[in-house]
Amino acid sequence: MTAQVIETHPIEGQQPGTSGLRKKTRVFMQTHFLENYVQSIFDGIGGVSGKQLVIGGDGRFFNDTAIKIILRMAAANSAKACIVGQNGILSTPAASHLIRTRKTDGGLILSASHNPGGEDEDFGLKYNGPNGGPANETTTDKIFARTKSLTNYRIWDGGDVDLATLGTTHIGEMAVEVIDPITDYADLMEELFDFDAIRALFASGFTLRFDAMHAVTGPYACEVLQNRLGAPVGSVVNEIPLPDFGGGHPDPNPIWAKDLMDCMYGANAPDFGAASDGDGDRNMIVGKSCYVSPSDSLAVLADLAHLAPAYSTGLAGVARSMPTSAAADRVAAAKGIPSFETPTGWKFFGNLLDAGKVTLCGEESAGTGSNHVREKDGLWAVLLWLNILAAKRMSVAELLADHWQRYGRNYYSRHDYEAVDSEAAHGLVNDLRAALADLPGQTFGSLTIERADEFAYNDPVDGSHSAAQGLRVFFEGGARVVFRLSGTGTQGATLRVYLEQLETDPSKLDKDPQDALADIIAAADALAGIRAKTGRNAPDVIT
Ligand code: VG1
Ligand code: CO
Repeated sequence: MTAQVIETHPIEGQQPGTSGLRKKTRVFMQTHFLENYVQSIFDGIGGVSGKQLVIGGDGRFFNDTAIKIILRMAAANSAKACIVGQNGILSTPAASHLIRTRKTDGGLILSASHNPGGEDEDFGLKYNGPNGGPANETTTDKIFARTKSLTNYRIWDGGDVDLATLGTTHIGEMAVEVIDPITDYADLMEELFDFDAIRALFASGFTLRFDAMHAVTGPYACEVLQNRLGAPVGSVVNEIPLPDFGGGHPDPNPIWAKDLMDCMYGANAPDFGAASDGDGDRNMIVGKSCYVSPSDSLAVLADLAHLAPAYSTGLAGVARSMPTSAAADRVAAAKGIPSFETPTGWKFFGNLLDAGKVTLCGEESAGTGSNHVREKDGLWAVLLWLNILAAKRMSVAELLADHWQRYGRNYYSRHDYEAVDSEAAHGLVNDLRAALADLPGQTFGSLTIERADEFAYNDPVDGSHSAAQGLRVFFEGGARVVFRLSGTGTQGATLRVYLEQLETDPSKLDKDPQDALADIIAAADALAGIRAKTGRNAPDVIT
């Protein structure tokens, strides 16, 4: 058995998006496709000779096959060791934690996150650096550049590893250590939060339903919530990870987690509901008849995180992605701590976290996290909520109402138009970009545009510049609409329209967001021509 050098040729379209490379699974399964991309990652990060890597994924179809190929390639590229989750499983936050605790040179995470899984669905792969966070744009640019010049890749001939058995084996000189993917992560959660208080909350009769959506978080949630915190068995549902997520769409929002929503809005609803996504980095929080928007969740957590031991001395700062509502900024301002606005995608939070400028980060897409790892973390967010509820002994609805009374409410919604004709979607964005300069002063119904621009980001830590991160239109009185094309889809283009309006009148905090935002929704269509240009009458998904 030896390292083979296999001739190949560059494959088009291997450009990483918001979170690694995502394609249809069958595309990843095409001859050389995965191998080319893996070799490009290795070359793009300066080779893996003598290095240690963490490897794991969310268990979707092709996960284990791909991991075995990656291991053979790492061995042929002279890596020193690979640490792999048992059966190829590692949630994204657990992988981030492992990279950090084991001080490896980074890791490869196999996931298409919230995208459905299966032979005819989606697959994905991303590289995280030694800090445990998604590679920055400089690195992903190098990886992409390499995909365009690659002429061969290296792979070990033979070297099949048993991923089910814990312990260390070898492929050639390279050690392959198969580890229990749960324990280290569960231990970390126990360090961060007041498990005694949460245990007492459950012991007092507080009820929970955690929907793992047949994705990777099931085993983690069973261990932490049921085994360690005493929530009754059965509190975690859909807890067995399946290669096709049971045919579902592992996106924790009211549309795709409808079962949970029905339960939480029905008779005899539990006190607290939560769901997570394919790779375990996102969360949905819902109380009895009370959905918490991710932007509000970030704001509540920023306000009350000090109730958990890990954050008892307060937060250094808070960061949110640009399309996320400004609710967290209002908390930061009140507390006198800095707030940062970054482009969409967790890779932009890494520098701020590493530099100690922020403690908490979040996105409107249901990603929330802190400096405990360098990824967003679904179960962590659930535990912080539980820790806060255990300390406050209020319901989710009471907590949210109290928050809005104190800070005002940033009414918020995201409208997604999925699998739109790519040319039409890019046309819409290009037309709007060209019109931005003329928008100020224009009126749409009762709304007047104050300013409009295309968001660009200058990283305050390394000075890097990221252009073209979404079109923003601000109205007089504090309303805002943002237009952006998704960077995680695999079919056509997905247009995301983010809508926001601040309300501080205490008597107007209980509206349905779609009603509260009706004028902005109409203005968004009028100024971008959404219906006319996409041919769609309504969004596919409203969150
Ligand atoms: C989406 C979300 C973004 C998130 C990204 C990866 O990106 O909007 O907030 O960071 O997914 O999350 P896009 O480009 O489709 O809008 V995950 O949980 O898919 O790794
Ligand atoms: Co995810």
